[in-house]
Amino acid sequence: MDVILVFPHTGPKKTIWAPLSLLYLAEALREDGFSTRIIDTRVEKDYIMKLKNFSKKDCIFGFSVMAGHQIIHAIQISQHLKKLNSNSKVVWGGTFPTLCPEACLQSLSIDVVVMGEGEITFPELAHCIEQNGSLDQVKGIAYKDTHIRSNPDRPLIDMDKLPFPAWDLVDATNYFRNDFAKRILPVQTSRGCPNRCTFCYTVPFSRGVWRSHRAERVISEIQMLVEKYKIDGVDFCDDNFFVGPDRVRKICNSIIAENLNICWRADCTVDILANMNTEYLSLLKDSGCKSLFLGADSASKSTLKQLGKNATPEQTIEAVKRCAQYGIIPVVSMIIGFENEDYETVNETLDFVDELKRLNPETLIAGLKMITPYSGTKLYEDFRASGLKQPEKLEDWSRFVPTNPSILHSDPEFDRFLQVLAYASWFALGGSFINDNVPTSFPYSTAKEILTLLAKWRWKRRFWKLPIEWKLVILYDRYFDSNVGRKLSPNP
Ligand code: B12
Ligand code: SF4
Repeated sequence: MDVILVFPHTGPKKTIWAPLSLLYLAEALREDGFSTRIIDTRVEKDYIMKLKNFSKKDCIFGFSVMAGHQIIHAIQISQHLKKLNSNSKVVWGGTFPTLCPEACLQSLSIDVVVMGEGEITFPELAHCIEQNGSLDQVKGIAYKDTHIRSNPDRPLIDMDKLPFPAWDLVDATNYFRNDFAKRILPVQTSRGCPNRCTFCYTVPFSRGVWRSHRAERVISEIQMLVEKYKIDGVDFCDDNFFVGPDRVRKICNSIIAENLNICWRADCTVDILANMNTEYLSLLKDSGCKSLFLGADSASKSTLKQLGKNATPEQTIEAVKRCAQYGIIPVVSMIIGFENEDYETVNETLDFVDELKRLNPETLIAGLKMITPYSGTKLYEDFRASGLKQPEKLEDWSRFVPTNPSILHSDPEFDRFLQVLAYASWFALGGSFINDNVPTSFPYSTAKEILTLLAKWRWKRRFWKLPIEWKLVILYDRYFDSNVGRKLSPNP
């Protein structure tokens, strides 16, 4: 039976990130003897025709889905495929289905959800479907027969047993990012995080366990990408790259010793960065570290404590100062919209951000993100207890993103202000991120220039009234969702 892996649209963005989840899965399926293809709807203009052709025989379609736009597009294609051939099996996996399996399985077009890492579960599930076996034996899945069933979790994978992602199944040049280097591709070197931040998906997804590839294996993967695709930049897309400092040191030393000539970026916590010594920071810099993403999250000690963060605002300040000393660009992420938030606390966050920019003008702000209680997290349980309404339909989860207020405050005007801030902050302070996300062609380029100017002006004056431009952006975002599936005819 063929297994077709589908990557649905991620929204109106210019830069397309490699579908690493599917590359890992494709290699695992191939090793298990399955014929497999990757259909990335963001790059394959004729994906509807391709899917139609695959549907002529019974196959398994595997969708990778994260929160946001992707849910809408994944629903649209899943429904379409079921109409083309009701014997096809539709399987959803990824961060969103893992944390919300019941919501997914309420949709008639989704047969099975794979929860957590898919490299062992999916081939086993595919064999089971092919042989008409009983799904109750497959660990790590949820499915429906008379009602929704959830099987026991699968143990976490020993990452060093995983083969390299199947880059040969896609045209890697579609995924080069051009930011701190010209030809950047992602490499995942570890999964999970030992911390327990109340809002973070990784706590339920990886059960609080951090595991990694050995440094030698990381270096071989980078070497392969350098030789085959001539990359000059690596995006370490781990949850927390810096957990084992000895491993990080080994990776950095080998990048230098093997003359790999690459630049790189990774996520780092502010407490780890604030405590790095000069020798460690110099090694990061010498091995090509160009930028670090810092989940600073709040300017308030008590909010950080409530969020379960092992960090303080002072450490954020120390971290951006250290980045300035070593020429590393800090990309700082902040959260707004907490339950007890008011204009005053938001303004404190804005002042804190200005202070970070003053201390290190290279600092980029990866948006002021609205607190988003993803299902499965402690934050979600806390919010449910204090009255958060759970989305009723699967589609409604697509609005559960950091640009939408998920908790409504007593003053609707305040929620509108937060939403405008969540959008405008990217343009006012996001720098290269905006180039990454907005297409360079007319009229997007002109719209970007105007929005950036207005956002900077609003930020400087703290003037958030009459946000007509952001209302248009929000409408465009919604229009994208309805338009992306328009080509999928309801009666194929
Ligand atoms: C790169 C990235 C992006 C890229 C896009 C990724 C891409 N390929 O195009 C961009 C920048 C566009 C992006 C955007 C967003 N992202 Co993002 N992103 C990531 C990041 C950093 C890496 C993803 C990755 O490649 N991981 C590596 C692969 C191997 O892991 P994986 O995807 O989990 O896949 C494994 C399993 O999930 C499973 N699996 C996955 N797919 C499938 C499919 C099948 C069929 C099966 C069986 C199994 C399976 O098996 C895989 C191998 O084990 C993750 C954090 C992380 N470290 O994973 C966040 C993350 C996925 N993003 C997240 C979010 C919230 C967003 C946004 C909503 C943020 C926003 N500002 O709006 C948007 C949503 C975009 C949209 N959907 O419309 C959250 C998801 C939370 C959730 N509950 O879904 C994460 C976890 C970050 C976080 N810490 O909160 N993101
Ligand atoms: S430190 Fe970062 S990755 Fe780790 S649990 Fe907290 S938010 Fe998640």
